[in-house]
Amino acid sequence: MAFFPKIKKIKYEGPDSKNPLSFKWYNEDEVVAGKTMKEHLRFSVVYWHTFRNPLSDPFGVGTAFRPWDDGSESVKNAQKRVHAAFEFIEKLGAPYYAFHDRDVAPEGKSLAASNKNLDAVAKVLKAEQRRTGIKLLWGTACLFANPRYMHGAATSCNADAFAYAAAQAKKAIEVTHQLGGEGFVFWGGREGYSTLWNTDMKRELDHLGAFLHMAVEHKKKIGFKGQFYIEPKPMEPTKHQYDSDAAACLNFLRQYKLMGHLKLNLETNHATLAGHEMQHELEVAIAANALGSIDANTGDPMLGWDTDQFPTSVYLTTECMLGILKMGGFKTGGVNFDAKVRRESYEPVDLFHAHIGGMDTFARGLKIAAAIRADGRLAEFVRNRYRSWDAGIGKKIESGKTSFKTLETYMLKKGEVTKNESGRQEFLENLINEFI
Ligand code: XLS
Ligand code: NI
Ligand code: NI
Repeated sequence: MAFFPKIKKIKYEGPDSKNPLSFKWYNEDEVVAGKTMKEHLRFSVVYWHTFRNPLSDPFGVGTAFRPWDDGSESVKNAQKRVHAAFEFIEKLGAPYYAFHDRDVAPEGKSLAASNKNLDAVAKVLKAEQRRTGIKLLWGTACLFANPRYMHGAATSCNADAFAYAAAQAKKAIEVTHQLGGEGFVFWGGREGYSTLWNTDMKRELDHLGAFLHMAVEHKKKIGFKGQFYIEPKPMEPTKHQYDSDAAACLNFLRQYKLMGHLKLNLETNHATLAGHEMQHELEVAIAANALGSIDANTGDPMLGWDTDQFPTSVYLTTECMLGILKMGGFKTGGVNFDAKVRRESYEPVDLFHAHIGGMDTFARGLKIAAAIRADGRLAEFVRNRYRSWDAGIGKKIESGKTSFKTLETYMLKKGEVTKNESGRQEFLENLINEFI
């Protein structure tokens, strides 16, 4: 059965093509810096936005027109939706997808019923994965939508909510494992607070630490080899989320001795909300050897919320790919489009336009980043900027052979700091633009 009857497999036609349903830059088999684009980018389609988002906003109901979906919360509808999803992903040519448990299957009247629903849909997911070769980049548990999680899940004041969340995460990890998922994400959801007047922050953080340790323990128990990730976001829906930004997540992981067990899944619009550039978040994660995957999207600078738009800025994707190439490429992670079409873009074909645009923009970013690296001038500039640390006093300091006393002696003898050199910001910005 064809759910997108008018759309054929999206092909690479090159930058001169005027066909909107073709790739202008993403040529999956083209080799860039030693790997194919497909291997570098590991594109992933998200189930929640692409197949479940009704495109509502705080001022109006959903507008999405999805003719394959009868709008019911039945298992049958959920199973049918899987076929539409896989036809879409297959026609698009993305190798991966990602989901929350409750995106793919409806919540039942009890935990047992929900688990049963999930199993029933997972069976169809598995069959479709086999048929198409599309793989699961990561799974996750929706621990924020149901009213039981109104105060949070792992950080709820209600211990029963914590227990329910643990049971739900357990099942979601198991299903992810059965589907050969390459990772599992913990995004804070409602793990944060709306007011400190009613919050015991220390206790909530301790609970979150305990929750993740139990997840790690269960992962080992069932032999799940996928990567665990934590996804930073500073606010929304709470006013303060505990997993605020990359640095806060790393601090949390270190404090609770979880560093070896989780890497970061960084989302562009979350970086923006945290008052950082994505480039900043990437650098923080890479420096800690903790970058795992990215949720590729972008915000609207005129709107202060998580608008989850598809990335269209080549400048942004160049920054992302410079970071990814610098860390040696994705291992288990990928470019996961945690992005949705606008409320006005309500037709099925808009889903194609959105993803094609995101994929082409990332393909360009990859090629530009690879060219900047091959050129070498940028890296050479940075290397040279720190040359005072390669020999003499700098080398001594770096190797831990100095003290305040010996540095005082050094400076008393030398008298003044060697003349500083320009940071050449504008020169470097022009250099980057040479490649864009
Ligand atoms: C929400 C998050 C969410 C996670 C998965 O803002 O981005 O979609 O990626 O739970
Ligand atoms: Ni996300
Ligand atoms: Ni988000």
